[in-house]
Amino acid sequence: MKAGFITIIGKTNAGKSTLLNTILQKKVAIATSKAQTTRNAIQGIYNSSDVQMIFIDTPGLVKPHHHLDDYMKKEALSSLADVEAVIFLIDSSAPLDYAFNQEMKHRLETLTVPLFVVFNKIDLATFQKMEEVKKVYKELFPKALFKEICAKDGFGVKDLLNDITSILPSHEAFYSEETISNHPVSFLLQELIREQLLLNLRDEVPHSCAVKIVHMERKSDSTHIDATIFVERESQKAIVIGKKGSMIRKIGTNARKEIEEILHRKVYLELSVKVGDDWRNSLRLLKDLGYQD
Ligand SMILES: Nc1nc2c(ncn2[C@@H]2O[C@H](COP(=O)(O)OP(=O)(O)OP(=O)(O)O)[C@@H](O)[C@H]2O)c(=O)[nH]1
Ligand SMILES: [Mg+2]
Repeated sequence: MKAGFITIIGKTNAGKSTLLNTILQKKVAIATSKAQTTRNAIQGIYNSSDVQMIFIDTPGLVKPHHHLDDYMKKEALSSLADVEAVIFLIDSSAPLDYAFNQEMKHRLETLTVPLFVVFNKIDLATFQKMEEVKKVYKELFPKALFKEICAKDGFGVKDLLNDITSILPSHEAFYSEETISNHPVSFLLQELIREQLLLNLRDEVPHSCAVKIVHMERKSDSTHIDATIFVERESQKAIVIGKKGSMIRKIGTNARKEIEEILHRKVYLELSVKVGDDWRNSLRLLKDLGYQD
């Protein structure tokens, strides 16, 4: 038996959470086209007959503006310690970011474990762009292993898993076979509500939102969930609620359908909106919302 931890690190929107879900063939992390979708490190556990791979999806690396961003950056960078391999995931179709790549070179060149530089979204990049991107990263990371994938449709992912398996040490499984994530199911449910906020609200509003499940009760034929959406200001509360409650209804209906699919049962979802003054800078509220150690 082989087993080990592999972290997935990279810029926001590179496709890290999409890759995690594709590997597991299950949704354990939310993924949207909005920047800064993921806020916590999320372990997803892949099992086969002879290997257990624990992948760590991390928040995309961005310049910190709030205490929340500090937490996210710390979550991402601390995931580089105590792993057997690192995947540096790149959106091959995005413009090259010289400063970011230099920072990553600086952070990753001291790694003592194998580094996989993985070019994602190859479906979106032209041949010419791929050649340019590959040349740049091969110069930056001469000792890395290089892979090309499309996390969205799974192209190249099996091949990547085989290569990772080959470098993992012999070890007993770390988790039982039924475990798919290190987070409780309530975390995923909160995230599914937050995903709807990201999909339906614009600009800074979804980034100013946090979700907390305040009550969950399993009845014989259904599950009742009360969740609070925290915003930073009164004006955002009005946007989240929408005209005559239309926005919050849409978010609630979509999230409920997603949650029903995960729980395989009927769900009643009650959403309320609260102002948590400048919560992204409040250490107390961050802790309460699960964004502090
Ligand atoms: N065309 C294409 N789109 C992809 C691919 N992989 C991911 N995406 C899309 O890229 C967007 C970002 O994906 P995420 O998985 O949320 O990216 P992330 O790296 O987790 O982003 P953060 O959590 O913000 O750091 C989503 O709209 C995905 O559907 C791919 O291989 N091809
Ligand atoms: Mg993500």
